[in-house]
Amino acid sequence: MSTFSISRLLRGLVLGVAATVSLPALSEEITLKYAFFAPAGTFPGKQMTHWAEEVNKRTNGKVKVETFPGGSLLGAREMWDGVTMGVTDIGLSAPSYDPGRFPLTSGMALPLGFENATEASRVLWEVTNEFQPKEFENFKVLAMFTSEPGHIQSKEPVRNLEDLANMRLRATGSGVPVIEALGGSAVGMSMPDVPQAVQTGVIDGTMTSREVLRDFRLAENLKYVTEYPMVVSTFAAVMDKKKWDALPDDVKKVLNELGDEMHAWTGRYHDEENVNGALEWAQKEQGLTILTLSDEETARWDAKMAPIVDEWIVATEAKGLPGKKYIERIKELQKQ
Ligand code: 3IO
Repeated sequence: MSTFSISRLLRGLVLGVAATVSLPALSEEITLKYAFFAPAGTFPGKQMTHWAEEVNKRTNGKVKVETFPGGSLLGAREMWDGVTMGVTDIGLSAPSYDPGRFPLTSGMALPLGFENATEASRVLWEVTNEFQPKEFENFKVLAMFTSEPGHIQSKEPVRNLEDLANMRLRATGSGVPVIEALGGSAVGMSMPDVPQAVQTGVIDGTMTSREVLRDFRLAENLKYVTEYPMVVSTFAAVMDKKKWDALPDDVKKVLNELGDEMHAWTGRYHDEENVNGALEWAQKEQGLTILTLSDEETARWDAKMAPIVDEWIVATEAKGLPGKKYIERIKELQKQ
């Protein structure tokens, strides 16, 4: 063996020992399971993949994230308990599906006039950090974002309240009172169940963000969108609090930094590429028609929506929660 290779060997040994001794945290690889109830190609799924890749990059490969999209590990409603029971380390689901479980956060899914997902996602992240709602007390919230405001997407055209009367429209839990206020008949279900419900005629349409026309192929059956933005859906990616507490500080730092970025990353992708791309595709390839309401009709719809926020405040305050302050703060943040 030449002196050269011996010195190389020694250097390798010294470096190897130094690395293991001085940086014990780095030697320990961490794998986190991350479950989501809908396909990877939908915008919350893209958000999950982006998060997983960034975590791996920013921890220099120390943290690996194994993703389970499409409900392969847990469905929408099982997600929260699945995280608590350790079926998954991280779970992404929609608080809007279950306003009873997320009473304060359900205030974000009221008709508050959000312009887009970028704005609503920023506001959601800020109010959650400020109010620290009790409903998340057993969780570490890793990321939050919203969809754009939902629109009615239907088999038959909806041009006025009369068209809507008794139409069976799917909505999230938070969307139910909105559809009912307009005189529609609301059916609550999670997004992956919608395509089949449309095909079998269980529902006549859905009130959801418009990218679902393409991402769930709904434009094959739903040929009309009514241009009246209603309520956003909220999403949260959570981890069990005790599991979070056990993570090394350097990993926590990376996840916290990334958490602060995810609302803007997801909002931009959803608003600029996802929704717009879907609308263009649906109009070009599926004969989608976008209907606008007359000013008079818009005013009628606005009037039906008006009491919803105040009713929510009264009901939420009655539960001992700061509903009034929560809405006031949302309105302040919307202006910024
Ligand atoms: C949603 C859930 C999974 C995948 C794509 C999605 N786009 C909007 C939602 C949330 C939802 O169910 C709704 O009606 O806003």
